[in-house]
Amino acid sequence: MFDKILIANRGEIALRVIRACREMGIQSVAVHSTADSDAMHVRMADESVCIGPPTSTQSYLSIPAIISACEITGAQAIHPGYGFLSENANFVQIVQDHDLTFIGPTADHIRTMGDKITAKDTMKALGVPCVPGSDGGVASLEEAEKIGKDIGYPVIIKATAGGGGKGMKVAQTAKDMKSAFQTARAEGKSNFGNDEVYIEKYLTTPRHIEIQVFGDGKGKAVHLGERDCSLQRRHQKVFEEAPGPSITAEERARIGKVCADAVAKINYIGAGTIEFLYENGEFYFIEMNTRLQVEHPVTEAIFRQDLVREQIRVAAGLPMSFGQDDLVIDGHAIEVRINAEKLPNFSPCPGKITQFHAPGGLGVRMDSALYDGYSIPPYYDSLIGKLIVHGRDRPEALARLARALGELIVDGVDTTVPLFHALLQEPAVLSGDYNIHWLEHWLDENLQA
Ligand code: MV4
Repeated sequence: MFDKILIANRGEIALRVIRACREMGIQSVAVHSTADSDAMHVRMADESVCIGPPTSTQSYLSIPAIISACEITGAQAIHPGYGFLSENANFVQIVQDHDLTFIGPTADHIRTMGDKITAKDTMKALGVPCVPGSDGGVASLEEAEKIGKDIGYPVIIKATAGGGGKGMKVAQTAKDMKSAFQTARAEGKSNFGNDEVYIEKYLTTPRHIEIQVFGDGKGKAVHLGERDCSLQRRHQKVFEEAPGPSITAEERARIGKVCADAVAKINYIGAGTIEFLYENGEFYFIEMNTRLQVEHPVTEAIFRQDLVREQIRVAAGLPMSFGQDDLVIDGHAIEVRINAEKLPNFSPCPGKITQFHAPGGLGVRMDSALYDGYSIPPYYDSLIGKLIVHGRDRPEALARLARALGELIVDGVDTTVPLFHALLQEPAVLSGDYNIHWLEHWLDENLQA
């Protein structure tokens, strides 16, 4: 096992990793920008290294600075958290070239899943059900029009390098194909330097269901059920739950096994998430994320497992501490993302926290790097905390969420907390009857002035 791990991240996820290290008797090294000298992750780690100025590209994304921090402190492994360098195959290669261990998948797996066409080809070959569409990339408008005719409209054109909704265009009818195809290509080129696109049947009212998988890198893998992350705004998740309110035990076992078998077959190591659109009782693969996700705590809650501890174990070459038969769902968990943002436009709201009080009690977990008097810097994303509640069933989790939100105090900046109080009054949220478009429609009707 490692003696010392460097955490190449900040905020609540850095704390999450430091906590796992401490429980495992591993020393932790925080890295930070000059804007984060007073950040909680720096205080909580055993050691810290300043790696550069506020701008992410010069600090949290600076590969030389992070490798140097490992060399200075003698850290043997790097946990990337989420975002930043967590899905950068080039970084993984450099880490290995310095005889350090990347706590996460191989550079190859990250590269494969980072290219959406290659990811889909790979998953299809492994028996994972995919959205019907083009067989690989589509190079010309003529070809695109033929595919549109074959699979029927509406279709969606996606950049293979896309992400976060960029480089994605819907063509409702054949008349829209030309501009959708050209716009998706142009966005792929300008955002990612890659104009390759592919085409899928456009699903109009799906849910976003993602399966958590975990592999040992040696041909063994399990699934930890699904999360329903359909409540999103502009491709940012705001409310996530597990299990999915629309998924039966039979469906979970079936799609879960397909996913676990697929990642076992490629010797996948560590945590991964296989994203699906779910409509009319069918799962359609869209993407795979090769990192620990923001919303992992809802899965940890219902399975009573520590996914970060498990990531560290397999990265050190140890076996996984659980098998599929050990993974039995206990109750229901919900996470809400607390962002420092001003409603109704969700504009970032950095500033000084004059008072912070985290809720507690049975079934409540608050992952946050806030403290009284902390100043949220303006340079990074606006996530300032995650409130995760766990109950014996969904109604209990919802009641606990309302109770915990009532206890939470974040003074000094605007937050998304009022949104959650309002959502907990909505019949669709209370019944779990929502899809990927529900929140945007609700916001249009209820919040926008
Ligand atoms: C789709 C889709 C409908 N049909 N693909 C959005 C981001 C990217 N990860 C995939 N996305 C979508 N792909 C087909 N064939 C609808 C979306 C989509 C979406 C997906 C998940 C959660 C929220 C979403 C919001 C808008 C569009």
